[in-house]
Amino acid sequence: MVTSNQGKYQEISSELEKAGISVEWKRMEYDEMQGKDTYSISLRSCMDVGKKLEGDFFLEDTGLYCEALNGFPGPYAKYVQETVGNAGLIRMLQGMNRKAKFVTVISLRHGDRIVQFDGVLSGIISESERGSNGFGFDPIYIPDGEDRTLAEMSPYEKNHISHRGKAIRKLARYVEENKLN
Ligand code: ITT
Repeated sequence: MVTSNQGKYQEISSELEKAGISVEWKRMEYDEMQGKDTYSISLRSCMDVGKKLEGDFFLEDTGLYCEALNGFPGPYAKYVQETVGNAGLIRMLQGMNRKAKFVTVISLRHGDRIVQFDGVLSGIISESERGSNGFGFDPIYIPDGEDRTLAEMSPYEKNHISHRGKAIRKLARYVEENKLN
């Protein structure tokens, strides 16, 4: 798996190991193209990284889409984390509809093919930061049907319901069905 983000790698490796699939971390930062949707950004990153790496690999792109902000930050989620952070996003949504969804798209290159697997989690942005597990927006994200933020859940509970957990289980099924392990 190619990623610069340790939190992502931990979630993904624990889920794949549960399915009996071993995974190796290629810690690498890569440029992401600008664009509106997570599917095309993930695909383009996979094609670009594929020019530099031999063999099969996968990467994933995750976006956070806030309804009241017409989808912002979407694919610019990392930029928002690095600039205004969680407190800034809470402020931006003051007095507004707080609905937001996470979208993860995994792109797997094997042989001369690229295959994509997705996962979505719907919820709201909380009014304060809560919890210390996870990473990124987890302390301000409350999934639908929950009172707790993702950062107040165990890694197991988060993976069970999350955008990334859903996408990774689709990848695991594909790996098994196609005997890629
Ligand atoms: P890559 O090297 O894999 O691209 P990244 O951290 O740049 O790592 P993304 O662009 O996909 O990853 O993520 C955008 C931002 O969203 C980034 O700041 C993450 O910390 C945050 N994020 C991604 N998945 C998250 C999750 O499950 N919970 C909370 N925040 C998340």
